[in-house]
Amino acid sequence: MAENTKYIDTKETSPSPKDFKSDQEVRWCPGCGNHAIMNAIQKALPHMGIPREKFAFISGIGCSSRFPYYMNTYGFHGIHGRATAIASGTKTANPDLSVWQITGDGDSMAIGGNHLIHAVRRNVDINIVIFNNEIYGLTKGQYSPTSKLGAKTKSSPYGTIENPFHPGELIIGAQGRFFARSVDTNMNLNQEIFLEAEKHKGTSVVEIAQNCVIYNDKTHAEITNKKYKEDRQIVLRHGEPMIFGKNRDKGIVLEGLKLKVVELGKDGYTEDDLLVHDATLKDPGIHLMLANMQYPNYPVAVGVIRAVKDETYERKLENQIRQVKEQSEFGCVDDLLHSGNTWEVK
Ligand SMILES: Cc1ncc(C[n+]2csc(CCOP(=O)(O)OP(=O)(O)O)c2C)c(N)n1
Ligand code: SF4
Repeated sequence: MAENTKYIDTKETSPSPKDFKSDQEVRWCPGCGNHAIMNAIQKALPHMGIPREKFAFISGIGCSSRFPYYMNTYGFHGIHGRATAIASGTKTANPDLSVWQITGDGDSMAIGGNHLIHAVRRNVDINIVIFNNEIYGLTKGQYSPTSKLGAKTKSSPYGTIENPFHPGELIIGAQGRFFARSVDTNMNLNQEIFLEAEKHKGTSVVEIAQNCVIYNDKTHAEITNKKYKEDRQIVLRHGEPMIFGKNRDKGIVLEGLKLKVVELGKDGYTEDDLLVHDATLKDPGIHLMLANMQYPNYPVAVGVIRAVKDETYERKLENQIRQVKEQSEFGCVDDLLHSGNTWEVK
């Protein structure tokens, strides 16, 4: 990487959102949620204190995976489902890069599901942003692993008969240390989350509910519609009580082994009874429950749900290589070749 530093000019040492936009024509449909997510990322990047040439955006295949073309950073448009493998390798070989994987629900959880869970388990220090439109957009509307049960699509004309994956459940179940959720139009929260994801050392997974206006319009409307969103989403912030609602009059308590929605001022509940969000709890129990909250029984949790510190894969790998080198009886490859039984072929 030291090689690249000679190309930095002073403007690039303190970039602005505009500096992160490439000169490529953005070919997403007008109104697609991808535009807002990209804007939020471009706005958040200058606040990370990382020079532009230290960012790498890696993707697989899908509408969302066209993302690296639109970024004026290093990037790699990979093959379907393999973005996680490419991102893991990029980070492991270049630990000083800030690596971002941009992926769809199909790309990451269908064909790429295996790679995704193992990167999360290993805790490679990459940031994975899942654009969840509950459909395959690029291939014109087949159902995906996150499509709702019963969803009628081009490949499920009578409705799906499969239970969908909930990304939070999958990621936390795979030993994920960082999981956050948001919706495409919430620019401010998204910027906050991207900054937290970058600060977190280890795999950060951010699920963003994204609207595909063409093949799955309004699939998230139940929770994103302006009329109801405050009553149907709860913004979780570390250290703050779990309170929500247009009138800030509802909250979450733990009753027995279950979360429960309560109304403040009713049945004797006050703000003091509410759970206070602790994103750093090692035990995944409560985080799993929060990530699994579904409308209409619960509000859907957005914000950073889980952020637990742990050693990263690449740090462990570096340590292991150093230790093995220190203890090795071989100083160079020649020593190795001339060790043990050797024969000369004449
Ligand atoms: C090996 C392989 N299988 C299938 C495809 C076809 N294909 C391209 S994109 C895609 C799904 C994309 O859906 P998603 O990841 O949800 O992204 P979106 O387009 O919705 O952003 C599929 C199945 C392919 N390109 N390569
Ligand atoms: S098909 Fe859907 S996901 Fe793809 S660019 Fe258009 S609106 Fe976006």
